[in-house]
Amino acid sequence: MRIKLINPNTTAAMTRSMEAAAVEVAAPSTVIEAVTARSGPVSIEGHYDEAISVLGLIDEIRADPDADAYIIACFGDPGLLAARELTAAPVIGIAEAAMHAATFVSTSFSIVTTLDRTRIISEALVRNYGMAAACRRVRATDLPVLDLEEPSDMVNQTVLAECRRALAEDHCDSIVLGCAGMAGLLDYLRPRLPVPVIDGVTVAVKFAEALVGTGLRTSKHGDLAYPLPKPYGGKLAAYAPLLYGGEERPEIDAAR
Ligand code: 2AL
Repeated sequence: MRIKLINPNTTAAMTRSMEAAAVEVAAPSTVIEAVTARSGPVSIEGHYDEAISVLGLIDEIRADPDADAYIIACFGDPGLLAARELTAAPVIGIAEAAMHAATFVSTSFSIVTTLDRTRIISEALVRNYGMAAACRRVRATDLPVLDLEEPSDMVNQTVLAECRRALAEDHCDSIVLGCAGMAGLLDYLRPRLPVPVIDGVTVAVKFAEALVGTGLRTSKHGDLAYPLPKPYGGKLAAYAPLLYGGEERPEIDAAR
């Protein structure tokens, strides 16, 4: 199966580190195709970054409508439901995947994320995903996303210290890493923490394999049906839902 791992920010180095983490856990027969959004913010650290990043994400899905599953590799899960409208293949957001994984291996988790201003985005996701009872707290390290791309003792120790504070103060029994760029920290953190440490990129790969392997696809009945065809105005005319992967291709999904 072919899983398209989309980094919705435009930093290719970050895509490469997520790709390495994804390939490490993928089944031998799974092909991970990691791509970087061609337009959008270099990092997603707020509501505006997130809103604008969705177009670059959608470009990648429309450019490749035949993947078996898609992963949105940013912890805000930007454009998750829009992406699910666009394709019948499963689309997995790493935040949703990580929170679900946490509840399979623990009864409570805290999220350790990047800048303090992104905390509210994670808190909203916790509520939307029905995870409020399990999520003890969302904690920020105040590390900018792109600092995670420069492996350093400072970055490692800052994230580790926040995870330790979570265990001591929140009484959680697992840790969810709140940024796609933290996938590379798993090997450092896991031996140093006495609880499961969950990274969304790697669990999203395994959930994607599970959904594809069991023949589960996104429902096209109800609100995840393909977007209603209609013209869009102005500079966003090319995003009109009449165009699917660059042209009308309802047969792609009808044939599956
Ligand atoms: C992220 C992420 O995963 N990628 C990105 O650019 N921003 N999330 C975050 N909480 O900072």
